[in-house]
Amino acid sequence: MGDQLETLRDDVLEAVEGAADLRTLDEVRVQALGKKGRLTEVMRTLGSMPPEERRGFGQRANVVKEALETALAERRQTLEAADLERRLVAEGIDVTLPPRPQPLGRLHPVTQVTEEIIAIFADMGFAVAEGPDIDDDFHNFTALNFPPEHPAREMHDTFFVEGQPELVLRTHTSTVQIRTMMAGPPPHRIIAPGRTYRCDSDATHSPMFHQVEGLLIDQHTHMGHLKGCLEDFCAAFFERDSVPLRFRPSFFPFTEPSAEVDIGCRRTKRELVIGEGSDWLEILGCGMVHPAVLENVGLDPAVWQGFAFGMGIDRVAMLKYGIPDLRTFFEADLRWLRHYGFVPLDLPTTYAGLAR
Ligand code: 2NL
Repeated sequence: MGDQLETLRDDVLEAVEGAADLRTLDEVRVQALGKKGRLTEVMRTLGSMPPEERRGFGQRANVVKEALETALAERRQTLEAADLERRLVAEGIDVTLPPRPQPLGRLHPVTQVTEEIIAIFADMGFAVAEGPDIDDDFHNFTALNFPPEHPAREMHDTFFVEGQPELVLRTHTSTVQIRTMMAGPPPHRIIAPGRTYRCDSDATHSPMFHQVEGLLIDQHTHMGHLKGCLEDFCAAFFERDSVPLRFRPSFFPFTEPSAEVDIGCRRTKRELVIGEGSDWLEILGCGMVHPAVLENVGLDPAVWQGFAFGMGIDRVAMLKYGIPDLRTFFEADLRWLRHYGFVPLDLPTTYAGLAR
C-alpha cells in the first residue's frame, strides 16, 4: 500500500511539471483529486482497512494530498504568469509611435484658419465670444447705427425669417459684440468668429460665409493701438517678422473714423506673395467704435471708447493657402478636402508655428 501512494504521488507530480498550459493542468488535477481521481479512489479504500493500518495510511495519504495541492498551485501560478507575459507582449502598444492621421480625415481650411486667428488674438488677450446665427433687427442693424433706410436692410441683401420680419440671418458677427457689451460692464476685449449670411452668390461671394470681428472697449484705447494690434496680427497670421499695412479712410455706420486696411504684396502672373512687394490687397475693415453705438448699448461715450474690426475668414484662408475659387469651399468634395484640408489635433499655436 505504501508503494502505491508513492507511485501515485510521483506520477502526478511528473504530470504537473509536464503540463504545458492551464487546461492540461486542470485535467491533471481532476484525474488525481477529482471525485473519481486516483487519490480519491485510494482514500475511499480507507474504510475497509484494519484500524491499525488505517491511521498511518490515512496520515500519509493526507501528506501526499497536500504535496499534490501545493505542486498544482505552484504550477498554476507559473503558467498564469507566463500567460500574462504572453498577453502583455502581444497586446503591447508603443505609445512613442507617431499617430496615423490618414483615417482621421481633414479639417476644412475655414476651421484651420479660424483656429489660427483665435490663437493669435488669444495671445493678445482677446476672448472668443459667440451668439446666435438668427438675430433680430436691433442687434444686427439698429444698435449698430444703421439708419432705417440703409440699403443693407433691403430684402435683396439680407435674409429675413419668413413671417417674422424682425428676425434676420446675421449679416455680420457684430451682433455678438452688441450682445457682449449689453451683457456686462467694460472693459471688453473679444473676437467673434462665425457664420454670416448675405443674399449674394457669385465667384467671390457665397450666401453663407465666415467672418471674425474684434472689439476692444476701455477708457484709453486709440487708433494707434488699433494699428499696432492689426500689424501684430497680420505678421503672425502670414508668418513673417513684419508686413506693410496701408490704412485708407473709409465709412461704416458703426465706426468713426473708419478705415480699410490693405496688406503689401507682390502679384506676378504665376503667384501672389504676401508681405513684400509694391502692390496692395484689401484684407479688413476697422475703426473706432461710433459714439452712437456706445450709447445704444448703454455706455457713456465721454468715458468709454475703443476700436473694432471685421475680416472675412474665407477670403484670408484663400489668400494664405492659395485656394483659387471660393465656391469650392462649400462643395464638400472629399478630394478637395484631402488636398486643401489640415491634419486634425495639430492645433495652431503662435510659438510652434500656426500651420505645420
Ligand atoms: C469689414 C468691416 C468691420 C466692425 C466691423 C464693429 C462692431 C461693433 C462696433 C463697431 Cl459692435 N464696429 N465691427 C468695425 C469696422 C469694420 O468690418 O470689412 N468686414 C468684413
